[in-house]
Amino acid sequence: MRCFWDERQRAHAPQAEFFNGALHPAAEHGGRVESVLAAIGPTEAPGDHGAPPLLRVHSADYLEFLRNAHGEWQAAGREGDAFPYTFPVVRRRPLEFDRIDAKLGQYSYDTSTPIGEATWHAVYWGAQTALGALAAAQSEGKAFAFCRPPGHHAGRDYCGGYSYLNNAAVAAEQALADGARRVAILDVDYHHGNGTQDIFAGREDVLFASLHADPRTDYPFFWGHADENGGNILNLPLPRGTEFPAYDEALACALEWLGEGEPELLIVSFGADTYAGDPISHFALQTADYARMAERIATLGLPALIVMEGGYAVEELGTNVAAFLNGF
Ligand code: OKP
Ligand code: ZN
Repeated sequence: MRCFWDERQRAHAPQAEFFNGALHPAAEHGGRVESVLAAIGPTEAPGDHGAPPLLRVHSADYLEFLRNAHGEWQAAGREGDAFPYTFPVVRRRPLEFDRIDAKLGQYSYDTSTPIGEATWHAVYWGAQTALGALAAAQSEGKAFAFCRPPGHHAGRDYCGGYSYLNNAAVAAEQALADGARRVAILDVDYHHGNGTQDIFAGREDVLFASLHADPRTDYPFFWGHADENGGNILNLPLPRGTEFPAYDEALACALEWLGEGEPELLIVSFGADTYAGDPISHFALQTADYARMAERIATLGLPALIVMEGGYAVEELGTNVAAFLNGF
């Protein structure tokens, strides 16, 4: 399978993330890159499709914010990565601010998603990587976009969950613009893809199915519950400790549901953080399970774009990704 990767994605190098009352070393770090590249073999760099495909998903003011945030942070006299600390939970509305701290809260929902000097540059090329791989999937039936950092938590105008641009959503909108009548997104990352769900909820031309840890116990808490299901959304939350047999059963349900909608393209938001050894997650999949998972997904018989999301057991990450790709 052709694999796409852009070296410029390395430049995003968050130092820390804040949770449980303390700063911790960032789980989404550059070591993930070495692990995956060593396992998947040669990669191709994408071309530059420019900003229009990003603007089909994200608002212009959000993209402007992402581009400028770290510069404004520095201009305010701050050091290191930019972090928000106040969030407009009660009434989120389009107020216009000059102060960077207000903007950071306006355009994000957590403290896991620091913006560094090179973040914009890196995530821009991450989205281009998804677009490059999409073109290969359209012409050859399948392709892998090694996007890093992940994207499925990013909404139209917010970042969160290590995600800044929603790579899977950008690819889905591009596929529709290229003429696909309906696109299916299957999200198999450990965490619910809240950004993708928010972007596409209520749409006729995009189906979103997600298997993930029950948000009662796991991040992102406020999305991904089964009572959000209806129309084009199917959430299948699973308990901590889930092993492959139960996972596979839920996967079969998701695929059946997606197939009924007769999509023309499948986009898989693939996270390897369902792995038993993942340091921030609590499912119990084994390396060999990724091949079985991919084989089952491939039975849908659709052209498929696989987009990288999470996976933080750095040592085994590459092997798990390669197992999935080979299974396909
Ligand atoms: C991104 B992706 C750690 C706190 C978790 C953010 C998790 C983001 C996951 N206990 N904070 O879906 O892999
Ligand atoms: Zn995840």
